[in-house]
Amino acid sequence: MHRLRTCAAKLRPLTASQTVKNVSHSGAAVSRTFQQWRFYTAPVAAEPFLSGTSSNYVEEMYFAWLENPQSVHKSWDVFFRNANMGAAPGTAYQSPPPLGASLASLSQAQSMVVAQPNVDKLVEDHLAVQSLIRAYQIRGHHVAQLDPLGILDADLEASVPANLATSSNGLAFYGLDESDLDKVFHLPTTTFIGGNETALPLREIIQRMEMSYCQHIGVEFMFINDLEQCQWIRQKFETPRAMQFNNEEKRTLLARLIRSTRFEEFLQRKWSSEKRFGLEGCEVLIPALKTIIDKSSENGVENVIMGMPHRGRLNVLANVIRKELEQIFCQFDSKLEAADEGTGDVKYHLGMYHRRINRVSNKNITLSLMANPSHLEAVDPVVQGKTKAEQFYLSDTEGKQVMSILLHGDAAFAGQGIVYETFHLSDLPSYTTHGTIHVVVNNQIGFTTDPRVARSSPYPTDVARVVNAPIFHVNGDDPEAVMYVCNVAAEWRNTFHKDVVVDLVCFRRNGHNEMDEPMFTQPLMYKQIKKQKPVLKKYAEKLTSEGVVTQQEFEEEMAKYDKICEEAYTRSKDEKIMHIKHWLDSPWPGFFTLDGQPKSMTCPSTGLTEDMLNHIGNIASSVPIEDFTIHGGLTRILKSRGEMVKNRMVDWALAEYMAFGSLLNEGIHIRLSGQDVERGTFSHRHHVLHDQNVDKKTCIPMNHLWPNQAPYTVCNSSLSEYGVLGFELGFAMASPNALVLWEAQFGDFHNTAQCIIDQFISPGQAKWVRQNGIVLLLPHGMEGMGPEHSSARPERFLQMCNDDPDIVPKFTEDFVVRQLYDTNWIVVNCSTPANYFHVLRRQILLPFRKPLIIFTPKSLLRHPDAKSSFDTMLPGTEFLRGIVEDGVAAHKPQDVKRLLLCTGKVYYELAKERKTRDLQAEVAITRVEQLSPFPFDIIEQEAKKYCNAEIAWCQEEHKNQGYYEYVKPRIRATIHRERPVWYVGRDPASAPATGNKNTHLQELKRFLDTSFNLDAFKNLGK
Ligand SMILES: Cc1ncc(C[n+]2csc(CCOP(=O)(O)OP(=O)(O)O)c2C)c(N)n1
Ligand SMILES: [Mg+2]
Repeated sequence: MHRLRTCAAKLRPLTASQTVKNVSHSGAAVSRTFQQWRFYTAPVAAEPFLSGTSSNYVEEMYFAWLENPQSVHKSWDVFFRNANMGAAPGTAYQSPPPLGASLASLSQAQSMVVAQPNVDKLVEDHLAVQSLIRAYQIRGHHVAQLDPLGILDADLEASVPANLATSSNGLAFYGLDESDLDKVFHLPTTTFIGGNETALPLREIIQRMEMSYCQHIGVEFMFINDLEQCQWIRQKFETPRAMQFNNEEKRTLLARLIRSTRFEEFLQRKWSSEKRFGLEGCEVLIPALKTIIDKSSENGVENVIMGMPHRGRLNVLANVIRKELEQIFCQFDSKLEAADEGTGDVKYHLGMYHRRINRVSNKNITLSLMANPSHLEAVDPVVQGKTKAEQFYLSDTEGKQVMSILLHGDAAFAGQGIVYETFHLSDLPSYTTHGTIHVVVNNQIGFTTDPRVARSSPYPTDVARVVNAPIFHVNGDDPEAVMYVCNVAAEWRNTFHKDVVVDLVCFRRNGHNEMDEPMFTQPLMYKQIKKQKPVLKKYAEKLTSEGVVTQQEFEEEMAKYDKICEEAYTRSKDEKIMHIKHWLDSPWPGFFTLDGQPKSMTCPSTGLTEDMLNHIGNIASSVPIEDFTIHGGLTRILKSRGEMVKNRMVDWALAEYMAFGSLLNEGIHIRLSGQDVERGTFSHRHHVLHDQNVDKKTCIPMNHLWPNQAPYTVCNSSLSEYGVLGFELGFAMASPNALVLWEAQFGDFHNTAQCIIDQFISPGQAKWVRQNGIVLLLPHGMEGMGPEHSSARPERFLQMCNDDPDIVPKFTEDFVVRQLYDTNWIVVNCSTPANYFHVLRRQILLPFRKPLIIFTPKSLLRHPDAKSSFDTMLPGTEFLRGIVEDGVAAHKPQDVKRLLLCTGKVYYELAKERKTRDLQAEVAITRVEQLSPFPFDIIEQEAKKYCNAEIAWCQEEHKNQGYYEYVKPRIRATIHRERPVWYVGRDPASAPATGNKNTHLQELKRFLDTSFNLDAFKNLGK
């Protein structure tokens, strides 16, 4: 290796100014000859024939020469021997002596290994040919015939790269000309076009390169920096006659195209004025997906999880997932009554789950298509999370059994940032799904927008290059080419377990939907589209002319499928009721009763035994493995944890430990993900210990609690909220028996994941009857840290709660749990560690799943008063939805002048101020810990108890933010609007907090003053 480095260092490529000298603006290069290079004398010595691309080739030659000097051409042998003997850079290459050279210079040249006659021309021409081969591998896709319409260039660039033979100066670019075409050249090891031949005439080389890279498939892969992977791809696309299908395969392909095409035609006939986002123009998508699934199933994949946008979705449901056709058809009947609770979704957003035998592999396979919102690409990370979870539960550590397929539109793939964020999860240890196959329905339009104004990259797929995914562009009107690349994509995923992209270049026969007029905006494109023969017709003609099928067989196959559709249509008319639950993408077998109901409407106590608390506490304050050196500061932290355990107390971090540890013992997998969660942004958690002496040696004490405990996953995530929250949401979908938590670095950062919150978490169950128990930990609190980092925007979450502010529910026996069951999500702001502990445990002990939003504290993590005793965590204890006043005021409630209601950390500021002012008897403070669903019963009880008191809501957030708008009508409804609900807090503001520390403190002082000024609301009226 050292020798190679030395040699390779000498083989430094020329700098840009030293290489191609004149490249005109049109992109055509002015040819340069090897003559120019030969007489070039570099001030800094370098080998003159080396350019950036040829240096790789020379390296390969060098490797081959090292192994066996006979294996390379004599000229190379001479060159490497000279270089290895220490020839100065630029001199190892031997040009023949010029006429009339002096004897002295001749003898000097002869002292080196003497070159063969004509060797220089041979070397030059070979290098030129190797460069030409490489040029095709790198740039062939730019001239591949990818657009079925023949009017657009898939890379948005009409010119031919100057270094391809097809460019006007192609051969001259390399110093070659027509006379070289019949000369035979040795083929480098980096091409497979020769098959069994090691040398070919240049004419044949060019023809084979054109066949491999410039027909209906354009392969983008040369940016991949792994030689083995590049060789693998070259072999797939260059090997002569690689792309061949037998008659059986061709017939299957035709049958699939028939289904795809006739399905859309059937829908069009029956419901001509319904939106369905048809697949016309990309009918080949169905056989493409089926090929990927067949091949993957053959390779051992048992579970495929798919995410896709609107285009062709119904067709995929019908012909790939194999949803019963009548179930699809009845979605077009608007009069069907919904049988399930929830508000449902339009038909082209629904998901599906189906297990069946794959006919090609004869193996069982489960296919699911995830329900998704209209928001394009938002489902991508959700699919990945679900896939990861399925792999995790099957211990499929390499992704051999479970895989994901993501479909994309061309405009969305290029435009939506979440695509990039999802790609960046693809190779991270706790997020990888070991390779996703991406299929782009590249119809070269996005609604009415032309690609030339929709993206700045040549292809819509360029985003995939960041993870070194190969990209196979293919003309959608060549079904066999499509099948071929889909097979290769599936094999790639199976071989390397990395992402790959299939770019189906196609067109959109109709408008954006079936009601839309495309001629307004794309007149010329659509004139061409009108002339375009359907791909089914073209392929059927091809197969009949090849004698693979007869016209009659073809027509019979079509009639057969039409009949299937007609019969299903008739059956669909019998359906009177629509069950959204038939469209579930993630069933949870065993979790509900057979009718999909929770098994009970109760929640057991979330407390733990003293022994359990002690055991977890002791592990949390120790290093449970030998020979492990932790940081001195951490030793102190663990020691103080140990002290707390001895004193039967917990702080925030220890309470979390207790909740997690106990659930692990109950077989519940826990996954905590987010930025810097392992240590905790505020350095309070320390779930992963790092050996101070050994690199990458870590210890997760949480995984050392019990021998048969469930595993604990804690993972620092990439710096993406949208991607990671989506991922965790998907993870939480796979099983109800896991506690999946996503923590924002600061609560306000959740807004870059707003789409996941608005589109999935809040309305998910209503739209798709699918429950989800994800937990969001959102650090929140006004600590004078400025407008950012202060507010997790509770008002936004509360505004999306579905409980009625004006109706006080009946306080039945199961009121508390039923209220949770009826809500779309649970929003809490705990003020004590014990309550945080209970709410985490309740999340799993409930007989159903709801998203849980927790505003978590920052300063309370270390606040001396924010500690809880073991007594509040023992069996029989539970989560307190409200923590009612239990001090002096509670003993003589009729004397209390003011009932202050609040939530979260402001309680500690209020309590301190009350004490300072000695107003414990006059002011009662009750904390609302569960904001939604609202604890009407507790508020009613408190209002009655303090019957002579003014009621005020106190919050540290600005008036138009925080909780006031949410709690006010609910408190008013509870007290029958008999008393006003006064506001104490900061004035309305557009920013969440001031950037000035002093202003912050003044504001705090002002609202504390108002809180305890018992005359503050006098004479203000109701
Ligand atoms: C995030 C988001 N923004 C805008 C839209 C509105 N919209 C729906 S389809 C569409 C065009 C999509 O084009 P493309 O991704 O190429 O898919 P195609 O419809 O061509 O298959 C747009 C802009 C959306 N659904 N989601
Ligand atoms: Mg499009």
